[in-house]
Amino acid sequence: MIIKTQKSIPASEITDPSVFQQRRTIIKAMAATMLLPSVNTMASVTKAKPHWTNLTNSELSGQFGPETPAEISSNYTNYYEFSFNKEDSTELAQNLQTDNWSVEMTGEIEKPGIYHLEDILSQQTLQEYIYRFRCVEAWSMVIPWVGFPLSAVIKTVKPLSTARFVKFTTVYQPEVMPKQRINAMLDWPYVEALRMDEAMHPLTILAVGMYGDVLPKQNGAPLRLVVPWKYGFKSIKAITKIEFLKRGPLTTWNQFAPDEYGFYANVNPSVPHPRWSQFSERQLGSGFFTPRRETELFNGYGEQVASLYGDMDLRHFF
Ligand SMILES: Nc1nc2c(c(=O)[nH]1)N[C@H]1C(S)=C(S)[C@@H](COP(=O)(O)O)O[C@H]1N2
Ligand SMILES: [Mo]
Repeated sequence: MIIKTQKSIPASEITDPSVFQQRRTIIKAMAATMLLPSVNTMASVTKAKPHWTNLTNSELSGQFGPETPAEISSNYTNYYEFSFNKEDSTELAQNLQTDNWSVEMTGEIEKPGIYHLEDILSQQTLQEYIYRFRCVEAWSMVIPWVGFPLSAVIKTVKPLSTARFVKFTTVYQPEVMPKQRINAMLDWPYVEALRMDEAMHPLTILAVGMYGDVLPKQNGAPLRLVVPWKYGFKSIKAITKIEFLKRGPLTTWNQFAPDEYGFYANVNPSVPHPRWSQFSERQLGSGFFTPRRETELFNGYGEQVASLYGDMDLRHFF
C-alpha cells in the first residue's frame, strides 16, 4: 500500500541484528566469488530448491505472455508484518517459523478443528495456475502459482447453509514479525475475507508454491490465498485460521481506510483510488520502454466472475 502517514520507526526496528549478520554473510560470500551485489544474486542465495516436477497446468491458467521473473516477484513484496518497504521482507521473512503448520477451521461448518497442513495437502491435487496479479498500487505481475482450489478444502469441512462469508487470518509471530510489535497503522493479525460464493469460485486458490518451487517465505509460505480478479491485498499470506461466518467481518485494509480499500476490491479501471487512477498498470519486470498495460475489469477474468456481482453497483461496492 502507499501509506498516507507513516509514524517514525525506532532504529532498533529497522534492522534486526541477526538479519544484519545474515546480510553481511551474504555480502562476504558475494565478494568471495566476485559476484555483482545485485538483487538477482541475493535471490539465488535464498531461493528454495525445486520442489515439484510434473505438475499439470490448470485449465484456468491464462496465456499471458511472459511470466514475471522470479527474481522480481520474490524480491519486491508487500508484507507489512515485516516491513513497509518492498525489498526488506526477502531477508526478514526468513525468520518466520513455518514448520508443523496447521490451520484452524471454525464457525458455521460441520467439521471444525485444527488441521495439519500436511493432512490438508494429502487430500488435494496440486496444479500450476498461471494468473495475472494486480496490486491496488497499480503494478502487476504474471505468476505461475502452485496450489489447489479453496473450494476443495471448504467442501471437506462441510459448511452449513448459514456460512455466508469466509474470514482468513495471518499468523501472529511478533517475535519475528517486527511490525506486529509496534502498533503502527494496521491492526494485527492481518485479516481478509470473501463472500462464500467468491470463496467457492474455481479461480480462487490456496497456493503453496510458485514457479514449481515451494513459496518463498516473503511471498506467503506456507499457505496463502490467491484471488486473481481482486486487488492483491485480498490475497492474504501465511494463513493460520479460516472462519465461516454469517456476517461479513472487518478486514485489515478496509478497516484502516474504508474510503480507499473496499471490501470487494475487485480490479476495476473505472473506479479510481481516491489518490491515483486505476486505469493502467506498470508491469513488473518489463523493460523500461514497455508501455503501461491498460487495466481490465476484474483483471481480465470478467467472463468467469462477472455473474457473481449481477447488477451490483461496482462504484458503490468497490
Ligand atoms: N499477511 C499479509 N498478507 C498480504 C500482505 C501483507 O502485508 N500481509 N500484503 C498484500 C498485498 S498489498 C499484496 S499486493 C500481496 C503481495 O503478494 P506478493 O508480495 O507475494 O507479491 O500480498 C497481500 N497479502
Ligand atoms: Mo497490494
